[in-house]
Amino acid sequence: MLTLYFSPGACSMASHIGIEECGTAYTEHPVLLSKGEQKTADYMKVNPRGKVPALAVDGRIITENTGILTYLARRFPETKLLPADPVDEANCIATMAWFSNIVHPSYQRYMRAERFAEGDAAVASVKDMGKKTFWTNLEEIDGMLAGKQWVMGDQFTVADGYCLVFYGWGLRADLPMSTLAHYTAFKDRMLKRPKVMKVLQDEQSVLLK
Ligand SMILES: N[C@@H](CCC(=O)N[C@@H](CS)C(=O)NCC(=O)O)C(=O)O
Repeated sequence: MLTLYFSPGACSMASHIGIEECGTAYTEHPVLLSKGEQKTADYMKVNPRGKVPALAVDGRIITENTGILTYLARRFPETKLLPADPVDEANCIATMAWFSNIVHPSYQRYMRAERFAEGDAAVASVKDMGKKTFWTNLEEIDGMLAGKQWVMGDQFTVADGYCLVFYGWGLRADLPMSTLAHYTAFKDRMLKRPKVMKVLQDEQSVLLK
């Protein structure tokens, strides 16, 4: 029995797309960040860090998109959501780690600057630098996708849903996403996948506007 805890529009969309692409039965458990539900006593029992996503597997919890997506791909090997070659597999996981450790925090400094500095001037500076760094990371993703169908080349993997999250966040930050030609073509390919579309509709994603 699988239960996915997620919040619409959050980074948990990566795991949401991953689990849909596995084609397995699962229970959706929304945890609305806009209502602070990630800090309720009930959810803190699921993930004491108060973050989404979390995946319950027969009552055992996995957190972090990279952990959840690696687990799903290995549990459902027939879906081929991780490369078979060990070096390619490691690079796919490394790309997800980069998304989690570098790309996500750059957006977080823009969106939640008050968590990283004190005083109006310092907060404004962190916010400004966060937006610039996030854009630099989006440009790097655009370069990564040049000449490729998917993040790992011809094979669709669990890294692709994760990659899509930041395109939506770029739109939210009013960044000129359409100037990133490779990333935009990738986003359009993602929108043609019925399971991705189901998740975007479910989450009422900014990517559909
Ligand atoms: N590295 C983590 C990041 C998890 C994370 O920061 N999730 C955000 C949503 S994008 C969250 O739950 N924030 C709630 C909060 O900080 O209160 C992952 O990839 O799962």
